[in-house]
Amino acid sequence: MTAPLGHQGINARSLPGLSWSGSPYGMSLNHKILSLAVLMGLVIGVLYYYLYMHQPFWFQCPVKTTSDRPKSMIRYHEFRLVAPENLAYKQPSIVHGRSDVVTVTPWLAPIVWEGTFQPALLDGIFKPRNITIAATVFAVGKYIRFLKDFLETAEQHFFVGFNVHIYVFTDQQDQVPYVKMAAGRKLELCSVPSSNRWQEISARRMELIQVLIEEKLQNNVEYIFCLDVDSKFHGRWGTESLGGLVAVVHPGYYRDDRSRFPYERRPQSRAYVAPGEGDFYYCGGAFGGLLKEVHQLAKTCRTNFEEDAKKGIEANWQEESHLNRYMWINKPSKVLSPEYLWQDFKPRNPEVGIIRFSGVIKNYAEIRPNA
Ligand code: UD2
Repeated sequence: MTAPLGHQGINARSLPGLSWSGSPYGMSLNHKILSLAVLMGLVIGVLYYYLYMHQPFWFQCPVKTTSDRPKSMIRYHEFRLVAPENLAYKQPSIVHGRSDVVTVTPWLAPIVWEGTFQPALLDGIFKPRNITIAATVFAVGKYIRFLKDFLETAEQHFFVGFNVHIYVFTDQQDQVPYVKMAAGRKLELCSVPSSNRWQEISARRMELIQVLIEEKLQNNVEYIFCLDVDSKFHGRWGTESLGGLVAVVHPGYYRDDRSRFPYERRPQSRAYVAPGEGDFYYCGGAFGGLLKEVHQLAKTCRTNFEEDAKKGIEANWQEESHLNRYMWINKPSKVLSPEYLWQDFKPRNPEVGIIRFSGVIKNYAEIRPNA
């Protein structure tokens, strides 16, 4: 009697292809084990290659190329806070501290205000690392007149006791004032063409910062800050400001509702921030962080600025608008309070215990090349 279809005695032994003892391809058990091993080897090889190329965080390739090494050094710089032994400082508390200001963002980045950090402790952590901090400053056209005060006050307050390299971008190298700098600190001049549009001078900074990082700073510097020249330092600006991506909250808007922030509001622009979006309004006049992070920021803002230009759009506040868009998506890992960029024409608010850096009063009509 013929078994009904589907019940024809199907078992491993009756099907030649699944037989343990014989094979339709004439393979012995040993051959099959060998083929399986080769196949598994291939799969593991392909998987390893894929992981090597994509490097997810949990997969650390044991062999690093030379160009990978600085990255791991950078990670060390940011996350390992090794304090020197026997350093005496005031006992910290988690119940007493500043209560008049917010000191942490909703994404848990510190907001730096006077009274939230201990300078000696932070300097003690960073000093043994022998880090170098770069600063860029642009002094084009009549803005060269601000450079002397900027440089002199930086000597008194900006990362005092640390290696500092200041890069001055100017169209008038012969007008750069001589300022005596302490050991470990130096000034370098970079040529930039003049422009008859202030908007272009301000906005092109992103491109020049990107190129500076790529061509000069990669192996010499750990952190960078990009600052406006028409400003002076009045108080300490130091290691408390170091972080991955660092933004400064603009002094003009920090008490306002976000609907009043002067973000770029045209959806056609790559700097667009929609109504109801945006955390804070950040300054274009001061930002910084680890070299790699600032490079990414500068490159992105430059590309977006150029894409806008192709469509005939210039964002409301040039590179400041693009920076604000960038920081909305890429949250800064440290936020500096408006102590780090005040404006001289603005009376000091009570929560601002100290003004560290502030924009001077200037006559725009007189110093800018165009209205
Ligand atoms: C704000 C920002 C500035 C920038 C600008 C929008 C602050 C305190 N300032 O300031 O960073 O985002 O809006 O574009 O957040 N410069 C020259 N020569 C010139 C014109 C400008 O060197 O003829 C340089 C100089 O370094 C100056 C900077 O560009 O500090 C910004 O220009 P600004 O100070 O005229 O811009 P402002 O006051 O509108």
